[in-house]
Amino acid sequence: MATIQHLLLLGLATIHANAQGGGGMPLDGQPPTGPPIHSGPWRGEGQTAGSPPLALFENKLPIPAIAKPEFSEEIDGRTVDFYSMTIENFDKQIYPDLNPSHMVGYNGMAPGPTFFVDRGRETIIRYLNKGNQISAVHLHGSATHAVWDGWAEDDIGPGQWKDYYYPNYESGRSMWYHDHVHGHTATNAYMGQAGAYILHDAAEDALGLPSGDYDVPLAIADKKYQSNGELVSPEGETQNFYGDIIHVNDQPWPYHAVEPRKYRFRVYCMSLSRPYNLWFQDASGQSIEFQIIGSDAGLFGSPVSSSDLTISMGERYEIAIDFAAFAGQNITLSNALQIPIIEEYENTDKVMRFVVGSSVSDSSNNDGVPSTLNPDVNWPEQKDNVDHVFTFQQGGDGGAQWSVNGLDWEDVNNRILAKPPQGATELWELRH
Ligand SMILES: [Cu+2]
Repeated sequence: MATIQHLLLLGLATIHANAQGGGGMPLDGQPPTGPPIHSGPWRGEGQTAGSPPLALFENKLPIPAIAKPEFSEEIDGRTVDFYSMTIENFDKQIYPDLNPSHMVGYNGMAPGPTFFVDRGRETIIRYLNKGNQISAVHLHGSATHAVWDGWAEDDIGPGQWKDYYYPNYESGRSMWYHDHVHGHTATNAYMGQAGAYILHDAAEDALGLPSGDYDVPLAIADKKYQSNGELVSPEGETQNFYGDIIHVNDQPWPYHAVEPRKYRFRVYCMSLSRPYNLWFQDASGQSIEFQIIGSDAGLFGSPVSSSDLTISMGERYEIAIDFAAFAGQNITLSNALQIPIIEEYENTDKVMRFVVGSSVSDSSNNDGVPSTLNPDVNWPEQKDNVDHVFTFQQGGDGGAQWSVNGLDWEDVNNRILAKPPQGATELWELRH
Protein backbone atom coordinates (compact mmCIF):
# COMPACT_ATOMS: atom_id res chain seq x y z
CA MET A 1 0.00 0.00 0.00
CA ALA A 2 1.34 3.41 -0.86
CA THR A 3 0.95 5.41 2.31
CA ILE A 4 1.29 9.16 2.54
CA GLN A 5 4.71 8.76 4.07
CA HIS A 6 5.77 6.76 1.06
CA LEU A 7 4.55 9.45 -1.29
CA LEU A 8 6.16 12.14 0.80
CA LEU A 9 9.50 10.41 0.85
CA LEU A 10 9.31 10.19 -2.89
CA GLY A 11 9.30 13.97 -2.81
CA LEU A 12 5.60 14.35 -3.52
CA ALA A 13 5.12 16.90 -0.81
CA THR A 14 1.68 18.17 0.10
CA ILE A 15 3.06 21.63 0.64
CA HIS A 16 5.73 23.12 -1.47
CA ALA A 17 7.04 26.61 -1.40
CA ASN A 18 10.23 27.77 -3.00
CA ALA A 19 12.73 29.95 -1.30
CA GLN A 20 11.71 33.55 -1.76
CA GLY A 21 14.28 36.09 -2.73
CA GLY A 22 14.72 38.65 -0.01
CA GLY A 23 15.97 42.20 -0.13
CA GLY A 24 19.23 41.30 -1.79
CA MET A 25 21.31 43.05 0.86
CA PRO A 26 25.00 42.38 0.27
CA LEU A 27 27.03 40.69 2.97
CA ASP A 28 29.34 43.65 3.46
CA GLY A 29 30.45 43.10 7.03
CA GLN A 30 27.60 45.14 8.50
CA PRO A 31 25.15 43.15 10.58
CA PRO A 32 22.86 41.99 7.76
CA THR A 33 19.63 42.14 9.66
CA GLY A 34 16.07 42.26 8.42
CA PRO A 35 12.67 42.62 10.01
CA PRO A 36 11.64 39.89 12.43
CA ILE A 37 9.46 37.31 10.71
CA HIS A 38 8.23 35.57 13.79
CA SER A 39 5.80 38.12 15.07
CA GLY A 40 2.56 37.25 16.76
CA PRO A 41 1.93 34.36 19.11
CA TRP A 42 3.35 30.91 18.40
CA ARG A 43 0.40 28.60 17.82
CA GLY A 44 2.19 25.70 19.51
CA GLU A 45 2.64 27.57 22.80
CA GLY A 46 2.01 25.14 25.67
CA GLN A 47 1.21 22.25 23.28
CA THR A 48 2.95 18.87 23.33
CA ALA A 49 2.57 15.58 21.46
CA GLY A 50 3.32 13.78 24.72
CA SER A 51 7.11 13.55 24.59
CA PRO A 52 8.84 14.06 27.94
CA PRO A 53 10.41 17.53 28.03
CA LEU A 54 13.99 18.02 26.86
CA ALA A 55 16.39 20.90 27.44
CA LEU A 56 17.18 23.14 24.50
CA PHE A 57 20.64 23.70 23.00
CA GLU A 58 22.52 21.60 25.57
CA ASN A 59 24.00 18.91 23.33
CA LYS A 60 26.52 19.26 20.51
CA LEU A 61 25.47 18.90 16.92
CA PRO A 62 26.68 15.44 15.87
CA ILE A 63 28.66 15.42 12.63
CA PRO A 64 28.03 12.03 11.01
CA ALA A 65 31.01 9.75 10.34
CA ILE A 66 32.43 9.78 6.81
CA ALA A 67 31.93 6.65 4.72
CA LYS A 68 35.26 5.20 3.55
CA PRO A 69 35.60 2.92 0.52
CA GLU A 70 36.91 -0.58 1.20
CA PHE A 71 38.79 -0.61 -2.07
CA SER A 72 38.89 1.09 -5.46
CA GLU A 73 39.33 -0.45 -8.88
CA GLU A 74 40.09 0.79 -12.38
CA ILE A 75 37.72 -0.91 -14.78
CA ASP A 76 38.00 0.01 -18.49
CA GLY A 77 39.38 3.42 -17.59
CA ARG A 78 36.66 4.10 -15.01
CA THR A 79 37.31 4.34 -11.30
CA VAL A 80 34.90 2.44 -9.07
CA ASP A 81 34.90 2.83 -5.28
CA PHE A 82 33.46 -0.11 -3.37
CA TYR A 83 31.77 0.50 -0.01
CA SER A 84 30.27 -1.98 2.40
CA MET A 85 27.50 -0.98 4.78
CA THR A 86 25.25 -2.77 7.22
CA ILE A 87 21.68 -2.15 8.29
CA GLU A 88 21.88 -2.71 12.05
CA ASN A 89 19.91 -2.43 15.26
CA PHE A 90 21.34 -0.05 17.84
CA ASP A 91 20.25 1.82 20.94
CA LYS A 92 20.39 5.57 21.25
CA GLN A 93 20.12 7.44 24.53
CA ILE A 94 18.19 10.66 24.04
CA TYR A 95 16.85 11.12 27.58
CA PRO A 96 19.66 10.77 30.14
CA ASP A 97 17.40 9.24 32.80
CA LEU A 98 15.01 7.20 30.65
CA ASN A 99 15.32 4.18 28.36
CA PRO A 100 17.40 4.35 25.23
CA SER A 101 15.49 4.21 21.96
CA HIS A 102 15.75 1.12 19.78
CA MET A 103 16.73 2.21 16.31
CA VAL A 104 17.93 0.65 13.07
CA GLY A 105 20.51 2.50 11.01
CA TYR A 106 23.27 2.24 8.44
CA ASN A 107 26.38 0.87 10.18
CA GLY A 108 24.34 1.06 13.38
CA MET A 109 24.15 4.85 13.54
CA ALA A 110 21.79 7.69 12.70
CA PRO A 111 22.25 9.63 10.55
CA GLY A 112 24.15 7.09 8.51
CA PRO A 113 27.75 7.85 7.48
CA THR A 114 28.12 10.73 5.03
CA PHE A 115 29.38 9.81 1.57
CA PHE A 116 31.66 12.33 -0.12
CA VAL A 117 31.97 11.32 -3.74
CA ASP A 118 33.80 13.02 -6.60
CA ARG A 119 31.85 13.44 -9.81
CA GLY A 120 33.04 10.91 -12.36
CA ARG A 121 34.04 8.24 -9.83
CA GLU A 122 31.49 5.45 -9.72
CA THR A 123 30.34 3.73 -6.56
CA ILE A 124 29.14 0.28 -5.65
CA ILE A 125 27.66 0.08 -2.18
CA ARG A 126 26.86 -3.26 -0.60
CA TYR A 127 24.11 -3.11 2.03
CA LEU A 128 23.93 -6.14 4.30
CA ASN A 129 20.69 -6.29 6.24
CA LYS A 130 21.46 -7.35 9.82
CA GLY A 131 18.14 -5.99 11.07
CA ASN A 132 14.87 -7.86 11.36
CA GLN A 133 12.77 -5.89 8.87
CA ILE A 134 12.94 -5.78 5.07
CA SER A 135 14.79 -2.79 3.57
CA ALA A 136 15.52 -1.19 0.21
CA VAL A 137 17.94 1.68 -0.29
CA HIS A 138 17.13 4.70 -2.43
CA LEU A 139 19.69 7.35 -3.33
CA HIS A 140 17.46 10.41 -3.45
CA GLY A 141 18.57 12.83 -6.17
CA SER A 142 20.71 10.43 -8.17
CA ALA A 143 20.08 9.46 -11.77
CA THR A 144 20.20 5.77 -10.98
CA HIS A 145 19.23 2.86 -13.20
CA ALA A 146 16.02 1.14 -12.12
CA VAL A 147 17.66 -2.02 -10.78
CA TRP A 148 19.63 -0.02 -8.18
CA ASP A 149 17.07 2.69 -7.47
CA GLY A 150 15.59 1.07 -4.38
CA TRP A 151 12.33 0.15 -6.03
CA ALA A 152 9.89 -0.40 -3.19
CA GLU A 153 9.35 -4.11 -3.73
CA ASP A 154 13.01 -4.90 -4.47
CA ASP A 155 13.60 -5.65 -0.82
CA ILE A 156 16.65 -6.88 1.06
CA GLY A 157 15.41 -9.38 3.63
CA PRO A 158 17.08 -9.90 7.01
CA GLY A 159 20.37 -11.71 6.39
CA GLN A 160 20.46 -10.68 2.72
CA TRP A 161 22.59 -8.12 0.92
CA LYS A 162 22.37 -6.18 -2.32
CA ASP A 163 24.99 -4.21 -4.26
CA TYR A 164 23.83 -0.83 -5.54
CA TYR A 165 25.67 0.88 -8.40
CA TYR A 166 25.68 4.67 -8.81
CA PRO A 167 27.20 6.41 -11.85
CA ASN A 168 27.75 9.85 -10.15
CA TYR A 169 27.88 11.72 -13.45
CA GLU A 170 25.72 14.65 -12.33
CA SER A 171 27.07 18.01 -11.19
CA GLY A 172 27.88 18.51 -7.50
CA ARG A 173 24.83 18.28 -5.25
CA SER A 174 23.54 17.22 -1.85
CA MET A 175 21.76 13.91 -2.16
CA TRP A 176 20.64 11.55 0.56
CA TYR A 177 20.13 7.85 0.92
CA HIS A 178 17.27 6.34 2.86
CA ASP A 179 15.12 3.29 3.18
CA HIS A 180 12.44 2.95 0.53
CA VAL A 181 10.81 -0.41 1.12
CA HIS A 182 7.13 -1.05 0.42
CA GLY A 183 4.96 -0.39 3.45
CA HIS A 184 7.80 0.57 5.84
CA THR A 185 9.61 3.49 4.20
CA ALA A 186 8.48 6.09 6.71
CA THR A 187 9.14 3.94 9.76
CA ASN A 188 12.54 2.74 8.58
CA ALA A 189 13.76 6.22 7.63
CA TYR A 190 12.44 7.71 10.89
CA MET A 191 14.02 4.93 12.97
CA GLY A 192 17.44 5.72 11.52
CA GLN A 193 17.87 4.56 7.92
CA ALA A 194 18.82 7.92 6.38
CA GLY A 195 22.09 9.68 5.63
CA ALA A 196 23.79 12.24 3.37
CA TYR A 197 25.48 11.48 0.04
CA ILE A 198 27.36 14.51 -1.22
CA LEU A 199 28.61 14.70 -4.77
CA HIS A 200 31.52 17.09 -5.40
CA ASP A 201 32.75 18.33 -8.73
CA ALA A 202 35.83 20.27 -9.80
CA ALA A 203 33.87 23.28 -11.09
CA GLU A 204 32.19 23.65 -7.72
CA ASP A 205 35.44 23.23 -5.79
CA ALA A 206 36.96 26.07 -7.86
CA LEU A 207 34.35 28.54 -6.55
CA GLY A 208 36.01 28.87 -3.15
CA LEU A 209 32.87 28.13 -1.15
CA PRO A 210 33.36 27.29 2.53
CA SER A 211 34.64 23.72 2.79
CA GLY A 212 35.87 21.17 5.30
CA ASP A 213 34.70 22.01 8.82
CA TYR A 214 32.88 25.02 7.35
CA ASP A 215 30.65 22.88 5.12
CA VAL A 216 28.12 21.22 7.42
CA PRO A 217 25.16 18.93 6.66
CA LEU A 218 22.09 19.74 8.78
CA ALA A 219 19.43 17.01 8.59
CA ILE A 220 16.24 18.22 10.25
CA ALA A 221 13.51 15.83 11.45
CA ASP A 222 10.72 15.95 14.02
CA LYS A 223 10.06 12.92 16.21
CA LYS A 224 8.17 12.04 19.34
CA TYR A 225 8.97 9.92 22.37
CA GLN A 226 7.04 7.73 24.79
CA SER A 227 7.11 8.48 28.50
CA ASN A 228 9.82 5.81 28.90
CA GLY A 229 12.18 7.66 26.53
CA GLU A 230 11.70 5.37 23.53
CA LEU A 231 10.61 6.67 20.13
CA VAL A 232 6.94 6.65 19.15
CA SER A 233 6.79 4.70 15.89
CA PRO A 234 4.92 6.12 12.89
CA GLU A 235 4.07 2.56 11.76
CA GLY A 236 0.47 2.32 10.59
CA GLU A 237 -0.04 6.09 10.38
CA THR A 238 -1.81 6.81 7.11
CA GLN A 239 -2.22 10.59 7.36
CA ASN A 240 0.50 12.74 8.86
CA PHE A 241 3.06 12.34 11.61
CA TYR A 242 4.09 15.45 13.51
CA GLY A 243 6.63 15.20 16.31
CA ASP A 244 7.17 17.72 19.09
CA ILE A 245 10.94 17.18 19.31
CA ILE A 246 13.02 18.78 16.55
CA HIS A 247 16.25 16.93 15.73
CA VAL A 248 19.24 18.03 13.71
CA ASN A 249 21.55 15.17 12.73
CA ASP A 250 19.45 13.06 15.10
CA GLN A 251 20.15 15.19 18.18
CA PRO A 252 17.23 17.17 19.66
CA TRP A 253 17.79 20.96 19.49
CA PRO A 254 21.61 20.80 19.35
CA TYR A 255 24.11 23.63 19.41
CA HIS A 256 27.09 24.00 17.11
CA ALA A 257 30.15 26.09 17.95
CA VAL A 258 31.06 28.17 14.90
CA GLU A 259 33.69 30.79 14.13
CA PRO A 260 32.89 34.36 13.09
CA ARG A 261 33.24 33.63 9.37
CA LYS A 262 31.33 32.18 6.42
CA TYR A 263 29.75 28.73 6.49
CA ARG A 264 28.04 26.53 3.97
CA PHE A 265 25.12 24.57 5.37
CA ARG A 266 23.47 21.74 3.47
CA VAL A 267 19.97 21.69 4.89
CA TYR A 268 18.03 18.45 4.53
CA CYS A 269 14.38 18.09 5.50
CA MET A 270 14.13 14.46 6.64
CA SER A 271 10.80 14.92 8.42
CA LEU A 272 7.91 12.63 7.49
CA SER A 273 5.27 15.36 7.30
CA ARG A 274 6.60 18.64 8.68
CA PRO A 275 7.86 21.41 6.39
CA TYR A 276 9.77 24.38 7.88
CA ASN A 277 10.22 28.07 7.26
CA LEU A 278 13.75 28.52 8.55
CA TRP A 279 15.34 31.78 9.66
CA PHE A 280 18.37 32.76 11.68
CA GLN A 281 17.56 34.84 14.71
CA ASP A 282 20.25 36.99 16.32
CA ALA A 283 20.49 37.86 20.02
CA SER A 284 18.12 40.80 19.58
CA GLY A 285 15.51 38.74 17.75
CA GLN A 286 16.31 40.15 14.32
CA SER A 287 16.59 37.91 11.28
CA ILE A 288 19.91 37.52 9.50
CA GLU A 289 20.23 37.72 5.75
CA PHE A 290 21.92 34.73 4.10
CA GLN A 291 22.39 33.40 0.59
CA ILE A 292 20.69 30.36 -0.86
CA ILE A 293 23.22 28.81 -3.24
CA GLY A 294 21.70 25.53 -4.32
CA SER A 295 18.95 22.97 -4.02
CA ASP A 296 18.08 19.44 -5.06
CA ALA A 297 19.70 19.73 -8.49
CA GLY A 298 22.93 21.31 -7.22
CA LEU A 299 24.19 24.88 -7.31
CA PHE A 300 21.91 27.66 -8.57
CA GLY A 301 23.01 29.78 -11.52
CA SER A 302 23.45 32.64 -9.02
CA PRO A 303 23.02 32.96 -5.25
CA VAL A 304 19.71 34.30 -3.93
CA SER A 305 19.72 36.53 -0.85
CA SER A 306 16.97 35.83 1.65
CA SER A 307 16.09 36.08 5.32
CA ASP A 308 14.10 32.85 5.33
CA LEU A 309 13.88 29.50 3.57
CA THR A 310 10.91 27.18 3.21
CA ILE A 311 11.86 23.52 2.92
CA SER A 312 9.60 20.48 2.62
CA MET A 313 10.08 16.78 3.17
CA GLY A 314 12.83 15.22 1.10
CA GLU A 315 14.15 18.57 -0.14
CA ARG A 316 17.65 19.99 0.19
CA TYR A 317 18.79 23.58 0.12
CA GLU A 318 22.33 24.82 0.47
CA ILE A 319 22.98 28.16 2.08
CA ALA A 320 25.97 30.39 2.77
CA ILE A 321 25.84 32.51 5.89
CA ASP A 322 28.40 34.85 7.42
CA PHE A 323 28.73 34.90 11.21
CA ALA A 324 31.51 37.56 11.07
CA ALA A 325 29.31 40.27 12.57
CA PHE A 326 28.09 38.03 15.40
CA ALA A 327 31.24 37.09 17.35
CA GLY A 328 30.32 36.12 20.90
CA GLN A 329 26.59 35.85 20.13
CA ASN A 330 24.14 32.98 20.06
CA ILE A 331 22.27 32.66 16.78
CA THR A 332 19.15 30.53 16.82
CA LEU A 333 17.97 28.67 13.74
CA SER A 334 14.20 29.01 14.07
CA ASN A 335 11.06 27.84 12.32
CA ALA A 336 8.31 30.34 11.53
CA LEU A 337 5.92 28.09 9.61
CA GLN A 338 2.39 28.24 10.98
CA ILE A 339 -0.30 26.92 8.65
CA PRO A 340 -3.52 25.21 9.62
CA ILE A 341 -2.83 21.56 8.71
CA ILE A 342 0.52 21.47 10.53
CA GLU A 343 0.50 20.60 14.22
CA GLU A 344 2.74 23.02 16.10
CA TYR A 345 4.10 22.37 19.57
CA GLU A 346 5.81 24.33 22.32
CA ASN A 347 9.29 24.24 20.80
CA THR A 348 8.76 23.38 17.14
CA ASP A 349 9.60 27.01 16.39
CA LYS A 350 13.20 26.26 17.42
CA VAL A 351 15.63 24.09 15.47
CA MET A 352 19.19 24.57 16.75
CA ARG A 353 21.65 27.16 18.01
CA PHE A 354 24.95 28.45 16.66
CA VAL A 355 27.37 29.61 19.32
CA VAL A 356 29.67 32.09 17.58
CA GLY A 357 33.23 32.21 18.92
CA SER A 358 35.59 35.16 18.82
CA SER A 359 38.37 34.01 16.51
CA VAL A 360 38.79 32.47 13.08
CA SER A 361 41.25 29.59 12.91
CA ASP A 362 41.17 29.22 9.12
CA SER A 363 40.26 32.07 6.81
CA SER A 364 40.47 30.12 3.55
CA ASN A 365 37.34 30.11 1.40
CA ASN A 366 35.96 32.97 3.47
CA ASP A 367 35.47 35.44 0.62
CA GLY A 368 32.15 36.44 -0.87
CA VAL A 369 30.01 33.91 -2.69
CA PRO A 370 30.64 34.35 -6.45
CA SER A 371 27.79 36.01 -8.34
CA THR A 372 27.82 33.13 -10.86
CA LEU A 373 27.79 29.67 -9.34
CA ASN A 374 26.77 27.40 -12.17
CA PRO A 375 26.88 28.84 -15.72
CA ASP A 376 25.60 25.56 -17.16
CA VAL A 377 22.20 25.12 -15.53
CA ASN A 378 20.39 22.78 -17.88
CA TRP A 379 17.06 24.57 -18.13
CA PRO A 380 14.32 22.62 -19.89
CA GLU A 381 12.94 24.07 -23.12
CA GLN A 382 9.90 26.30 -22.79
CA LYS A 383 6.61 24.43 -23.21
CA ASP A 384 3.07 25.80 -23.22
CA ASN A 385 0.97 22.65 -23.47
CA VAL A 386 0.60 20.33 -20.51
CA ASP A 387 1.51 16.75 -21.43
CA HIS A 388 0.14 15.05 -18.33
CA VAL A 389 -2.07 15.93 -15.39
CA PHE A 390 -1.62 13.87 -12.22
CA THR A 391 -4.20 14.12 -9.46
CA PHE A 392 -3.14 12.83 -6.04
CA GLN A 393 -5.81 11.92 -3.57
CA GLN A 394 -6.47 9.73 -0.61
CA GLY A 395 -9.56 7.78 0.26
CA GLY A 396 -11.31 7.95 -3.11
CA ASP A 397 -12.47 4.39 -2.58
CA GLY A 398 -13.38 5.02 1.04
CA GLY A 399 -10.09 3.62 2.34
CA ALA A 400 -6.81 5.18 3.32
CA GLN A 401 -5.06 4.30 0.07
CA TRP A 402 -3.43 7.06 -1.91
CA SER A 403 -4.08 7.13 -5.61
CA VAL A 404 -2.74 8.99 -8.63
CA ASN A 405 -5.39 9.59 -11.28
CA GLY A 406 -7.52 7.09 -9.40
CA LEU A 407 -4.93 4.30 -9.63
CA ASP A 408 -2.97 2.92 -6.72
CA TRP A 409 0.28 1.02 -6.31
CA GLU A 410 -1.46 -2.34 -6.28
CA ASP A 411 -2.95 -1.83 -9.73
CA VAL A 412 0.12 -3.34 -11.37
CA ASN A 413 -1.29 -3.42 -14.91
CA ASN A 414 -2.26 0.24 -15.02
CA ARG A 415 0.02 2.09 -12.61
CA ILE A 416 2.53 3.25 -15.22
CA LEU A 417 1.02 6.63 -16.00
CA ALA A 418 3.62 8.12 -18.32
CA LYS A 419 6.33 6.81 -20.59
CA PRO A 420 8.16 9.90 -21.86
CA PRO A 421 10.72 9.20 -24.58
CA GLN A 422 14.32 9.57 -23.43
CA GLY A 423 15.50 13.15 -23.80
CA ALA A 424 12.00 14.59 -24.22
CA THR A 425 10.86 17.63 -22.27
CA GLU A 426 7.34 17.31 -20.87
CA LEU A 427 5.25 19.70 -18.83
CA TRP A 428 3.42 17.95 -15.99
CA GLU A 429 0.69 19.39 -13.81
CA LEU A 430 0.41 17.93 -10.31
CA ARG A 431 -2.84 18.40 -8.40
CA HIS A 432 -3.46 17.59 -4.78
CU1 LIG B 1 13.80 10.13 -0.98
